[in-house]
Amino acid sequence: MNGKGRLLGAAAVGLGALGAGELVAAARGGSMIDGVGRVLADTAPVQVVEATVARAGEHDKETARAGVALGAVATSAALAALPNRWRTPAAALFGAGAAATALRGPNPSMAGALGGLAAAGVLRSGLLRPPSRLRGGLLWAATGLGLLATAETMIRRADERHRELVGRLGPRGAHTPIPEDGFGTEPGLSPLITQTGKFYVADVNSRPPRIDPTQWRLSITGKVAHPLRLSLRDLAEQAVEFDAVMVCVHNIPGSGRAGNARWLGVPLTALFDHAVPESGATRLVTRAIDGYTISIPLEPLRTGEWPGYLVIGMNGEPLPPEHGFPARVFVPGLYGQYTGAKWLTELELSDDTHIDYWWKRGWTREPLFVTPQARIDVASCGTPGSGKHTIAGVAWAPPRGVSAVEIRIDETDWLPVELGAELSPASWRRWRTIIDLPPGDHTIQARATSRSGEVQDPTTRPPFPHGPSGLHTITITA
Ligand SMILES: Nc1nc2c(c(=O)[nH]1)N[C@H]1C(S)=C(S)[C@@H](COP(=O)(O)O)O[C@H]1N2
Ligand SMILES: [Mo]
Repeated sequence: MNGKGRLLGAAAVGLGALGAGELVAAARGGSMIDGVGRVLADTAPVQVVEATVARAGEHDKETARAGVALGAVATSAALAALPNRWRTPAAALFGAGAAATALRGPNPSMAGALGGLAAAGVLRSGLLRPPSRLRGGLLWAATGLGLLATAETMIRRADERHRELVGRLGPRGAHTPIPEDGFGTEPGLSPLITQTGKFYVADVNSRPPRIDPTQWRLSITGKVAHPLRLSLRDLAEQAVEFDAVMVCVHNIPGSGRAGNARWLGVPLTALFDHAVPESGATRLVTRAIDGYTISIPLEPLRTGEWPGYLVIGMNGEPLPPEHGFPARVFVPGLYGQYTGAKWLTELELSDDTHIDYWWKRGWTREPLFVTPQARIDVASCGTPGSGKHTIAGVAWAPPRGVSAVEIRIDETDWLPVELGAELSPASWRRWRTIIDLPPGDHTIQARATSRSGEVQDPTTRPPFPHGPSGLHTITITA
């Protein structure tokens, strides 16, 4: 076989090793691929993370998984270029490295480690006698793909079983009707409440962790007079419903990393009343099972200036696994990555010494606030030929609320639009207007103003490191 054939043969071995490792990990309830993906997310330079989020958009998780698979195949091809006697030690080193990474990470995984060792074993035997014919190579590749598909099915089944358990045992909201805002249903316009299945998901994991609600307890520890250990049932007894928009710091104007939901949660002030923070406590550290931590200044939470909640339900249902089951902290008005962790294990009242996940990665230590933002959802021609166009969308400025939305045609004057009734100040608000447009191409821009008088900043700025700004701009042809 020629050089190219050998390279492809080694790549096929890589696929076989990946499949074997993933199957071993899946059989133990984990995923080797997701483990490696998480290590990449934790260690990649912030510029690489930002570029990936910007390019992959809401497919970041699939992109990470495909990247890991490609990496495995490329590694195998590279190892095959080594002299024969170096292949065994190289494969062993690779396996030991993979296992150590899986065990050392913030979310240590025995399943991932065993998967890494299995993959290394398969890689070694495959590379010592690499497939020398097309048929051999195809067999390796097909087996690898088959093992990967089997592993994926096992992981999805386990996720499904977990989802059922969550649905059965998790707390539910009151299912009171959502008030109308006067706009009815406008085709294409976001609903007042985002359906849970359409709510954006953003975190550093490929898949949500599975937490058993019967075993789970939330610890409230650190500088408190009365440390607490609370079950989901304890929390459900004190929970209230509230409507609020959650926005990812990566939501550049016009994108979909924002959603409005009816949340079920315990006001943090009630928890502080029970636990009683001591005088040295300055921050609330939220810690999660995935190793993610984010801390929030305590004073504004205690006074209620920042209205924070320990959230256990969403849109009338238990908090779904991808949105943080069993519990998360949410402070409307703070961007998602500063608002508190999903999949909580512990709330620690601490002094200023704690170093947060994102701070370590180059983001600001202090929380970034969601700035007023208007999104254009609809730009349609009402009656063809009339020149009349409906422009509509949503706007937010949590927690104080939106006082005005305006649009601008071809960068001329700002024109006010009609606002729908507000579900709550922390929620997004719908807006709509009908405009006349002469034939041709036109740009439409929208901006929001908050109740505290902050006008949406028109300067285009990327999310890192102080949060995004700019105007949602679209072009329509009349
Ligand atoms: N444990 C944990 N909590 C987390 C994150 C995470 O990676 N791990 N990501 C944060 C970010 S960046 C955002 S935008 C929100 C997203 O919440 P959602 O997926 O429910 O929309 O969760 C936050 N909480
Ligand atoms: Mo985010």
